[in-house]
Amino acid sequence: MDAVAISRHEPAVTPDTRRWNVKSVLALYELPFPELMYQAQTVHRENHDINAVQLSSLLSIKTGGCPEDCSYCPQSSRYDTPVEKEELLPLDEVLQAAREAKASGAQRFCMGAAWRSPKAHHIDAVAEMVRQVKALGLETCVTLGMLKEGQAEQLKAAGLDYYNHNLDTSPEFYGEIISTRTYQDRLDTLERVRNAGVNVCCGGIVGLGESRRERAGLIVQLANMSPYPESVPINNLVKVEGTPLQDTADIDPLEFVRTIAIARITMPKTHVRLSAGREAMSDTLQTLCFLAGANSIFYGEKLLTTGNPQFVEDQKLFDRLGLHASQQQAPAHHG
Ligand code: SAM
Ligand code: DTB
Ligand code: SF4
Repeated sequence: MDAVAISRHEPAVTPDTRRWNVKSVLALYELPFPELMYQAQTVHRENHDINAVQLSSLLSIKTGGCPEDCSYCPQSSRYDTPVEKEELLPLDEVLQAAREAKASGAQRFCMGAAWRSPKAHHIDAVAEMVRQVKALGLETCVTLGMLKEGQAEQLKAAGLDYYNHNLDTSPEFYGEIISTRTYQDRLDTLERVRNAGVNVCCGGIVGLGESRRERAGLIVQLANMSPYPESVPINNLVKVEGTPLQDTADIDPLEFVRTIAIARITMPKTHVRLSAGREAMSDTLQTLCFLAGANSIFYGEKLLTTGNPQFVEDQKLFDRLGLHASQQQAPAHHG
């Protein structure tokens, strides 16, 4: 079984053997930890500079008041959380934040909006932000909710490099978490992004109360996309007061590391991003995630509305580990 698992990073001849299924991903979860880490590190080394980490900074350009009911999210208007509703930020504030992110060493600037789906005038405004952030010499990413026909093309024309839209969890568990948009809605948006020639950033959240089988189900969905996403954020739930998931039990940290390792094995060339939840992690746990094949982080003192490690803390950790920021490359699709 081990040999089968490790051979999956090379495209196989027939589509059937190339696809992952819950059984084959669960088999990875069930490997002894040292064996799993060895496989993940082998794949990582074959496909990446193992000492390099890609740095993305986040800015919430439109905070709160979202009509969706994602039960982890402090920005949903359905829950009484510390987040207040705000309007779309003006362009100059966005550019100021982008300049600061670049000065701190970020390579990519990701702008997030708490919309179900953007309206035409929203896309016009965000396209201008993308154009000007790109002109600063940063890679650009946005996450704006569900896209309609033509919107991804408009963003692409403005210079958008990545669109983030997560599947969040497995199709089976999804209905426990969100009722206001379907799994298929998400797949449709991802297809629009892919067809417009924009790189796909798509991952999920663990620690929602899902089972291991459901975590495997998420990985199967991501890894079987053809091609799989260029960036895969793995978020650990940030429990925000007032959300339905505020009292969810923590996931075993080693199960989180296993999930990173399995994302690495099943999607060899992707950037696996150690995403939300780092503030609550020890340096040692983050180190295990890097050893398991994570090679990207959200870099900056805030995620969208919640905290993230201070720049100086990340710089200290990178120095202790001998890690460096990866070279910025012109984004290219892998096969
Ligand atoms: N509103 C847009 C959407 O949902 O498509 C874009 C922004 S939304 C906040 C982006 C992603 O952040 C979600 O899909 C989810 O994976 C992640 N996220 C949101 N709240 C989180 C939390 N409390 N903990 C961990 N991840 C979270
Ligand atoms: C992703 O997968 N995680 C980021 C980004 N994509 C947009 C968002 C994390 C949000 C955590 C909760 C908050 O700060 O509001
Ligand atoms: Fe809205 Fe996105 Fe939060 Fe869901 S995750 S409630 S769509 S901002």
